[in-house]
Amino acid sequence: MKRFTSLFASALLVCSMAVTSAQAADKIVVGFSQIGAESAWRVANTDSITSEAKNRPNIDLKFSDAQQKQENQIKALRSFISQGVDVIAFSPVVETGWEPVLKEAKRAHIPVILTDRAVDVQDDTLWVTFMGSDFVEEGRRAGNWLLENYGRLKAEGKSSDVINVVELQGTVGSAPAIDRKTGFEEVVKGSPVKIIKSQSGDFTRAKGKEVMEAFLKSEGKNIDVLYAHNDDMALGAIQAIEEYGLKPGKDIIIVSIDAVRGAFEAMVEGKLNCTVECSPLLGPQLFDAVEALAAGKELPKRIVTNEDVFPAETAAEILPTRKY
Ligand code: GYE
Repeated sequence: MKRFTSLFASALLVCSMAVTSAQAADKIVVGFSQIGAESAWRVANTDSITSEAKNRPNIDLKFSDAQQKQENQIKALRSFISQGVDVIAFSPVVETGWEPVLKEAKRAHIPVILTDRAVDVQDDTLWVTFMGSDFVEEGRRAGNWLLENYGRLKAEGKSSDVINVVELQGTVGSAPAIDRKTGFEEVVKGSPVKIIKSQSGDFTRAKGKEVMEAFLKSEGKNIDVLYAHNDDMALGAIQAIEEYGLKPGKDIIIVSIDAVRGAFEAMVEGKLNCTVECSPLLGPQLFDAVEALAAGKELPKRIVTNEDVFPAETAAEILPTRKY
């Protein structure tokens, strides 16, 4: 398809699409830059995007995997610009450092859709819409669940004047790591909950395990709760806790985020106490937005995903219905 000359040159585009049969047969070319494959969430997100693209005969998806590196994402975006794709979509690994390449896309009149993670740029006309979860709210939900349930789960024999939390943060500088920390801290402020250690486990199972080992080494049985910014890190940490000789889900209460299948399995086994949902199934929404753009429609600046909180008591019932 002839590239959109401007985001808002819509009426013209709709007319030309309707009357020109040669163009109507053309596909909408979408360049998508994915972060990598760091977690089960990310794998499900990639699957949602690539399989949805296959379902839509009018979409030609150019998919690029950045293997966790911002520089690779910038290279991919530049390559999409030089190929003259119709729309660029990407999930930015970190929030900052995107101005130059986004300006290049704007100069080339290629609309940019942010999926999953936000960018921190002054000029918000550099992107058309941001679709994904409200990460601050997810952090709040994790904190609220803890405040409401800690007493029931682990108060016996222990003074609840202070609840010692260790925090496994996501990738340094990423929107979900920044926002999930903010949301959690906001709701536990002034409560007995104290974050005694906080470090990045880069959203991976291996790093989650490694950092939890270090937490256990320095804090040991002092740790009451683990708050992990994603399930993969929590699952890695569960292994570390077991190897240390404590019972995850009992000696150490664990709340994490994503609600991937592995988290439900761990909850059924009693090793994880709660997961806050963050849906990776963004493919249909993404291509709806791409098609709306191609049809000259204006998109809302923010498209938020609907999500839930799943305590361990619901795990056995919900597990068979999980799609990721
Ligand atoms: O929570 C984590 C993934 O950006 C919401 O990235 C996403 C996060 C998700 O690696 O598992």
